Amino acid sequence: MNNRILITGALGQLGKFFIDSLINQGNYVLATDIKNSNDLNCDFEIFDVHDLKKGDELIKKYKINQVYNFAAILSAKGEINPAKTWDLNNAGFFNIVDICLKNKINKIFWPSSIAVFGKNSNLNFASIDEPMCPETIYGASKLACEKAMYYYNFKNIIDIRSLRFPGIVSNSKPGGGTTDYIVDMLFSAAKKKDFTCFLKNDTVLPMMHINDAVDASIMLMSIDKKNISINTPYNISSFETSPSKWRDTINSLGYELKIDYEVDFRQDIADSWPKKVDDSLLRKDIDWIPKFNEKETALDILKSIQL
Ligand code: AKB
Repeated sequence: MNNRILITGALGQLGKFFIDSLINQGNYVLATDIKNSNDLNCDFEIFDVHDLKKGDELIKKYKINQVYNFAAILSAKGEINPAKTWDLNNAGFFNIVDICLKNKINKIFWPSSIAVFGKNSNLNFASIDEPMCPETIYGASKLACEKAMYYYNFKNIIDIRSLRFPGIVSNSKPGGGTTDYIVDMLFSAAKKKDFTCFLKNDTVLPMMHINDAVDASIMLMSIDKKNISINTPYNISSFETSPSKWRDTINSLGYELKIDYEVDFRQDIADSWPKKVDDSLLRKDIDWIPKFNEKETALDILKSIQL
């Protein structure tokens, strides 16, 4: 593909998987985050998305032509400091757009989330354009940026592509999300430790394997714009599960994971999110289907967890 890609928030749950896949497909990647890291397989620079001057310098220095903008505070952590979350998530979106426009970069990937939905949406099967009244500041910030994304695409100012990610399952511990249990439970199983879950046993949410999320995102970024039929993010998901179903899936692979429940404020967040989303338009527009179902996801990630 030979693009020169800058990734913000590269030390979060998504970064390293996107970096590896983008590099394997022939791209140059510059990873950035607010703290240092030597663990990544590519060039790295400290970059806070508030710093327009530094962003501009990096884009010029590394001759960047695409940005994957992952810097964000997630749903549960966001509730602790709403003003900071609103500021980082929205400033991050708008500053990256500004820096790209200034440098004539015309393509950005920016993930949205199932957090944009709310109890006024059809949570049993959320379509792309449900009524949306998110109940978290994270969801509100994602929805605000979705509206701005619509504006920029509709006016042909810049090409922003986006997926509403569900819970992502990987071997990298997430931080501050409502879907984090899905990964934490795998680590407990691998360590043969009991797990205390912060969501009720029957709380169903959509989920997907990180590789499916990465593949779909890169496919979306690669296809001709004429195939993209909407100016907003697409829904995406692979399977639906709950804490008790996920435990059963893990145990069907030979583990003996035991869980108990200490439900906290994240239950209210999960209750305002869809159990299932309609991602048929994405599947049609980019000709994508997930490679991993629930059991294959658990098996694959468990195999890759290094203790
Ligand atoms: C979270 O739980 O906050 C995220 C998300 C679904 O956006 N994983």
